[in-house]
Amino acid sequence: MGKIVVLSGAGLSAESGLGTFRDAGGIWSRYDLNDVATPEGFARDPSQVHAFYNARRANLAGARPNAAHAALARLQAARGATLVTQNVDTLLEQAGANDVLHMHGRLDRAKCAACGHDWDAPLAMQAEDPCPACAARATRPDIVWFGEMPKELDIIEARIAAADLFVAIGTSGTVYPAAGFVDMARACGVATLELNLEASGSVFDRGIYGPASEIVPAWVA
Ligand code: BJW
Repeated sequence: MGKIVVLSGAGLSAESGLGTFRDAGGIWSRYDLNDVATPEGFARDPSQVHAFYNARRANLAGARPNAAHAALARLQAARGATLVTQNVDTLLEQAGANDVLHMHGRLDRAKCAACGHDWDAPLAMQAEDPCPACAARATRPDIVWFGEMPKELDIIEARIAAADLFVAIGTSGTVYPAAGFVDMARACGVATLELNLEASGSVFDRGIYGPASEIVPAWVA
């Protein structure tokens, strides 16, 4: 298979009990993303945004990696695969993966909106918590919201361009720039594979469909 880059989305963690965003009953059917996942929403009502992420953090504390996370950790150890995730959970790390590229940030990290310093997040945060570096009271989750620049893009794009296989797992392919990675891979002559509950509609060379906890271990084996 050569060099592999795996991009994961919320479907990877669905069977661990963390909700997806756009499936029926998903997170965006219960919350307005403009309120909880934009810098403007945070400026309007920081306590509403913190309540949303504090609840997500508490949910994550009770979640465990599933067989798909474990299979990807094995793939990384055995084949040196690059693991890129849009997920803000840490279930890949809990399954034993290292160097996961969290392009949309991490729930377990806090960031100062004044100076940019980041640190380990407590289970419950509020904007008034002082920054350990500059003491400003502008604490926010270290999450990439709509309109903000995703993290690690240079390294992700370089790894995709140099890959032999690009695999997208459990993502609807609606949020850019991640949604464009498959087109970038195809333009670079990289083979592409989708593993998802059902076809996302993006163009891949090949697809395998079913629950991640079944199809990912079967593909990795
Ligand atoms: C299963 C399963 C099971 C279920 N087994 N599978 C054009 C170009 C560039 C940007 C834009 C553009 N047009 C608009 C934009 C801006 C915007 C954007 O993309 N908007 C779209 C809605 C159109 N993008 C941005 O603002 C991004 N920043 C940006 O673009 O900066 C400028 C820039 C420009 C050009 C180049 C580079 C940069 C930032 C996006 C930030 C996204 N943030 C969120 C929320 C924060 C994190 C959090 O709170 O958790 O991230 S939104 C939300 O969606 C979250 C996710 O990471 C992201 C993707 O969702 P995902 O993972 O795909 O989940 P779902 O629910 O959509 O899909 C689940 C899938 O799983 C489904 O397919 C199911 O079938 C499947 N599934 N159960 C296997 N058991």
